[in-house]
Amino acid sequence: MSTTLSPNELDVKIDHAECFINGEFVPAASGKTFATINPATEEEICQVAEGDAEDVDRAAKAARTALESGPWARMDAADRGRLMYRLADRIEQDIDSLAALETLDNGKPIRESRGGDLPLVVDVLRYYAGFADKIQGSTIPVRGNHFCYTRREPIGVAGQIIPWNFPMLMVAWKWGPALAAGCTIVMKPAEQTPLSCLRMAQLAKEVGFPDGVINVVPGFGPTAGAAVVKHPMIDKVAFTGEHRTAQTITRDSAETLKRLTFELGGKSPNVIFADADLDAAAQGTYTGLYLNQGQCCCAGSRVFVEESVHDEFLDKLKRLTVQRRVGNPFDGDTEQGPQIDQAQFDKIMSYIDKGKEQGAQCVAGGERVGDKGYFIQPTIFDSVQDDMAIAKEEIFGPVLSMLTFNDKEDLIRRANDTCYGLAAAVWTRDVSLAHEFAARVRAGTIWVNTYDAFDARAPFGGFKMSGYGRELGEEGLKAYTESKTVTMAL
Ligand code: TXE
Repeated sequence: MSTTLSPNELDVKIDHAECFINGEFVPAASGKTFATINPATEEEICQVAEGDAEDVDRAAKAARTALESGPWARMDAADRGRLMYRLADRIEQDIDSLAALETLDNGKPIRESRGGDLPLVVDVLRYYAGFADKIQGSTIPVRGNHFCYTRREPIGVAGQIIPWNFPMLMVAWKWGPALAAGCTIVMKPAEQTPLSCLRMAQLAKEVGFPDGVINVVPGFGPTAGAAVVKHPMIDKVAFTGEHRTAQTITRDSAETLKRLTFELGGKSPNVIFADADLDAAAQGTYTGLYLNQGQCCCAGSRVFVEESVHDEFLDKLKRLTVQRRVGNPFDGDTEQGPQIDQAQFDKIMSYIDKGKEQGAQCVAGGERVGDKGYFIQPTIFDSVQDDMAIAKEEIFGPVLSMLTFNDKEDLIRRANDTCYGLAAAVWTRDVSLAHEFAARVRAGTIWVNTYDAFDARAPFGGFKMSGYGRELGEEGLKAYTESKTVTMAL
């Protein structure tokens, strides 16, 4: 199928909205489809194949065959890497149209999809492409007259279930290490944003990935997602999403004892000490919360500011926040687009209501923008207390909670007083304090005098209910390999 839509001045071409199985775009076995919605207009973009267990079964069999007996299985590791470089080059060539497709389906401003997400996608794929022929075992000096070595083999067929907040970037985070390690893939993109993943599959086919190496089954979580989790031919599940979904996945995968990696939510503390560069801290806090409409797992949603600089800091933060341009994501000046869907919009508005009811002070925003599309004003709550819902629960929207502190020990205790542990940031000129904070706060990533500093080479993942396992970096690659020990009598 092929549809051309005109969201404002840009034409976005949609070539495929079917399942991608064994190198072909095919309808769902059931023939069912579902609508993917443009969150800026609430209008349907197109119908997408609604895959479920039967399609996942076909995809898993194709992936298994490709893993065990296809050209992929016999390909030199260096050539695997070359294919990945070709995919990265192809994405770079198409960067404008891919960014437009992402903005259409997700609602993120074009300046972010074009200037942020897509360049990161290319970088992640190139980083892992270089790893394909550098995955090595070791020789081990065991007792006796034996030669012992380890091999790092692909973990097998990787089931990958991703969310809607960074659709293409999540594809790159998942495909990069899996392909470098020699795995094959069954991916279930989020039902809100299946289109860019399907375009990536098309590009992978064009650059020469063998049939069955990459399979994409769009559909819903409890059907297509659960089928991936339960399928006996799938060896591992890498999941990004809500911690409650991860709990369901853990139960559903018990039967087949899948290897699991989880990247889940957060309620990250962002701490401003009085000696910090307050302009930089305000800018970093602003980005750390509002980036991607606040729909970031690592959003700095608990902002702790030392009481003596509270007024000055809030003033700076407010000035940035009220100037934020919310609107048509295809407008190059827009900084904030719509939330992803009605459910997320309702969830965020209900947290804004709860914040007001529980006595926090709404000092910026707090309302919907316009009456069409899921737009919400960037919102700041001041005088937030630790036990309020907006200080404890993940809102996943443009809602910032400001809390104050006076004492370092108390601050560290409060920063850690959460079930999550994904990220944390500290703003200070005191180097010892920064390192102490980094050592004592229980989170997978600590930023000092910066926020959202991501790099393909640096591992990312959570403590506690924010998940387990790491993505990116060499650690991310290891999660797609199994170690095998070989011992030979001499
Ligand atoms: O997440 P889900 P949702 C958080 C954020 C957000 C909340 C709900 O707080 O408000 O989660 O978002 C698939 N078996 N994050 O409902 O349901 C689903 O189809 C297998 C944080 O979108 O976890 C989608 O592909 N798969 C997060 C993916 O899981 C299942 C990003 C994520 O959806 C499934 C997104 C099942 N039983 C939301 N049920 C982050 N860490 O960045 C659903 N899915």
